[in-house]
Amino acid sequence: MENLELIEKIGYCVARGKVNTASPFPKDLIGEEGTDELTKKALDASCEPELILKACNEGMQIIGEKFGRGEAFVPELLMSAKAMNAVMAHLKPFFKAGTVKKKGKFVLGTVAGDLHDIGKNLVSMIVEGNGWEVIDLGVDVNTAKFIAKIKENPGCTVGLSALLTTTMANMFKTVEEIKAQFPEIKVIVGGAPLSMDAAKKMGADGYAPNPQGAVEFLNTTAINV
Ligand code: B1M
Repeated sequence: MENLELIEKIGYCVARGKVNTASPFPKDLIGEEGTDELTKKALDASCEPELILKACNEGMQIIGEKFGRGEAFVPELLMSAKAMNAVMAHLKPFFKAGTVKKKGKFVLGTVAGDLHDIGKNLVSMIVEGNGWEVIDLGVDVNTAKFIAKIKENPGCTVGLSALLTTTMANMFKTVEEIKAQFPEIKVIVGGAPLSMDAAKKMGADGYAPNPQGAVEFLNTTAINV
């Protein structure tokens, strides 16, 4: 298989939720290779990790749109997430090849009520690969947990991720509370429903549409560089 074809197939398998050869899902792809084997092949053939990631994001977009139209359901979303995580396991070493001395601490989490973590995990990997120590609090992180971690890590920068318009409201509350208790702490927000406008309204210091934007924010704005 040509490199381009391999990359396209990985994106297709993300959209279809095909994880590996052993996976019985989806039925029409039983016995075929999934994201696990294809990503390994692609990396062995020197495909660019960034191009593989781009194809995966496109795959996620496809399944997301299908879900939006009522043509796919939560189990399918979960299988796509699993397929994407299999890719990320292979890509991790490429994005994590960072420096030894850390530039500072980045406390990161998906806000309360929100279980989406693929984008947040990518931000974590890429920020870490760019020399920051990431303290990843996971998903469904309430304000009290963020506050407790900030107390343990004075001078850290905080990153909040949200994928649902409903949980963006929780983000507002979390940013407000962080800023009330620690006005000097810099807060950056991200995730599909966010924008610079929303970030400003909630009193955050920055917004990034992608992991690279978060790195730029940290390198230029964080107080502990
Ligand atoms: Co959900 N889901 N989901 N889902 N899901 C969306 C987000 C949705 C847009 C699908 C749709 O309707 N078309 C929709 C939200 C609608 C809205 O509110 N506007 C939706 C819904 C409705 C739901 C449920 C409510 C469905 C239900 O149960 N009825 C439910 C909610 C559960 C909950 O959180 N409480 C739900 C559940 C799930 C799964 C668990 C099945 C699964 C998540 C699995 C997981 O994450 N482990 C899932 C998935 C996979 C999706 C889609 C298909 C893909 C999300 C994704 O991983 N994208 C999504 C549709 C879509 O996005 N097209 C959808 C790939 C990822 C790399 O991109 O996360 O955007 P993203 O991250 C990007 C940037 O946003 C940015 O960088 C990342 C890399 O470029 N970024 C940051 C993210 N965080 C950042 C932080 C930063 C900076 C940048 O700084 C701090």
